[in-house]
Amino acid sequence: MRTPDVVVPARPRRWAAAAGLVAAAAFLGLAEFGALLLGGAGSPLVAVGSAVIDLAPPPAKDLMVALFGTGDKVALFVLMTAIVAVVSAGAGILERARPPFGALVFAIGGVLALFAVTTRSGSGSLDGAPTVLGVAAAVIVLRVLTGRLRRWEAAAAVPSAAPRPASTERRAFLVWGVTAAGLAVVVGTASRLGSSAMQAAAAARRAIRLPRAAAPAASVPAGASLGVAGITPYVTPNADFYRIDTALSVPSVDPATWQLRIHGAVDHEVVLTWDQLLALPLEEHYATLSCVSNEVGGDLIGTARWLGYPIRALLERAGPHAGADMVLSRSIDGFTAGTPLDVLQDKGTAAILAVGMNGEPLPAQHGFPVRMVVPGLYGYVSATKWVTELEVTRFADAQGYWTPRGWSERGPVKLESRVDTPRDGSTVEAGKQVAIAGVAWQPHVGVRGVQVRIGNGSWQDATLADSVSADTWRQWVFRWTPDAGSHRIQVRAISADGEVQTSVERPPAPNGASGWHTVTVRAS
Ligand SMILES: Nc1nc2c(c(=O)[nH]1)N[C@H]1C(S)=C(S)[C@@H](COP(=O)(O)O)O[C@H]1N2
Ligand SMILES: [Mo]
Repeated sequence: MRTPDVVVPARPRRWAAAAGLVAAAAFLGLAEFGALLLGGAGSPLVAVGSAVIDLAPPPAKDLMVALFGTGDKVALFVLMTAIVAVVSAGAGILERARPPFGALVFAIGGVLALFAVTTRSGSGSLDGAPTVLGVAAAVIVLRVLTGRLRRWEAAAAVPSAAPRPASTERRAFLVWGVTAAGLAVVVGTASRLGSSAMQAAAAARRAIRLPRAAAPAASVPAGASLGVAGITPYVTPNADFYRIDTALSVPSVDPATWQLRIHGAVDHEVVLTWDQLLALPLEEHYATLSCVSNEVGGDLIGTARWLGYPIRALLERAGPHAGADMVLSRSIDGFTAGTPLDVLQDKGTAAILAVGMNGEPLPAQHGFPVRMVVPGLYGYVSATKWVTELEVTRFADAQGYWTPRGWSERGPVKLESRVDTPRDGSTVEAGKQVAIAGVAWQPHVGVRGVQVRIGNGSWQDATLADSVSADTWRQWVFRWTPDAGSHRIQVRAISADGEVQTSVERPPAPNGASGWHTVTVRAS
């Protein structure tokens, strides 16, 4: 038999203080998780620490350094933790005695943290989100736990009036408290470690000086750009380059520990480190990369100057076995792409293991430190980011990530064209010349013509910009003077092989959208 004193909360204020501490842990845990999703940005822990360092009067700083030496930052965190612990314990006690004032203490703390986060130099527009998430978690945990504590106290005080015995209420309080605390600590710690790793990778990226290309790309001729307002630029700036991947949080890969392993059906396994890769004679190529999910008229496509080493040469070292017909590339996060071996071995295809994008190391979200780029194939079968493995195999034996999910095993890019300007649904001036312009592409094949049709008129040749390489898109323009009224504009491309872009409309799945991009404008 249990004695009543076991189930009476001996010192309820202590339990309330503990609830406050768990709420604080929930705040930090969830805020750190939010910061991880933002790529390591917006951590209130880091922001408040930095704000304290910035705001501390010099004598206080000197004292910290004098007392703790180079351990001053650790000491600061210990001090901050102690303050947070005391305040949150107090908030717990307050919440039990006078709800919702304890929760209000957390809200006020959250506003202060929010101020620290959003006023940090270089803070982004979403940086406050982790703090808001953290405060919400803290308030919920505090309210739930103090509610549980109150039920426990009530059940112990007047057992006859309680729906459940005090021992049950006590267990419920403890289970909730321990679960919340455990989750907060695990999620928070894992997230903080993840964010630190991301920031370490970002620092490593900033420190990198890429070597010059042994074979640089010729500079883009002025004639590659038509200079029409509203047309897509020939080279897509890194910040505007579309991003598509399955990574919930961007993988952070330290180049110092990065390796590429070429294995499978090969004579010799090859392992390549970052330093070894950079020491090779690198080549530069302009190439247009597009996503199989791009709709007709969509913007999941971009062109960059890629710096890297031909995959062909690495495969030569490994010596693929006869009968192999596919290379399954694997990313550090498990994503895979199945690329035809013959495409990667072809001398005329600039399939590269890329380290640079438009003169910079690859941005983290575009695959830092190393990715693949294969002109002519959609990204899902060729452009593995954060690549760490090339397995030589057969289509009969292995599948890339998207193949069992309803996408074709092979993904050559379809001949396509797009009207960039005027925009669909826009109004132009009647009787005044308008530049209809856009881009057309079939990477690796090239584009030799573009035609435009107004309404049900005949197809008329557009003027093409200079071609830089068959691997990239080409700008085009068609000058037209509209009559008043509504007009349908359509575009189609003609490839260097003489193929005329099909009118057959297909959705992106399973192997790329097709059809003529059509926009309607009103002239008045
Ligand atoms: N590791 C990894 N690499 C990946 C993907 C991915 O999900 N994970 N997606 C692929 C797809 S579908 C495309 S279209 C391109 C997009 O590259 P980008 O984000 O640099 O534009 O990356 C490819 N490489
Ligand atoms: Mo894609």
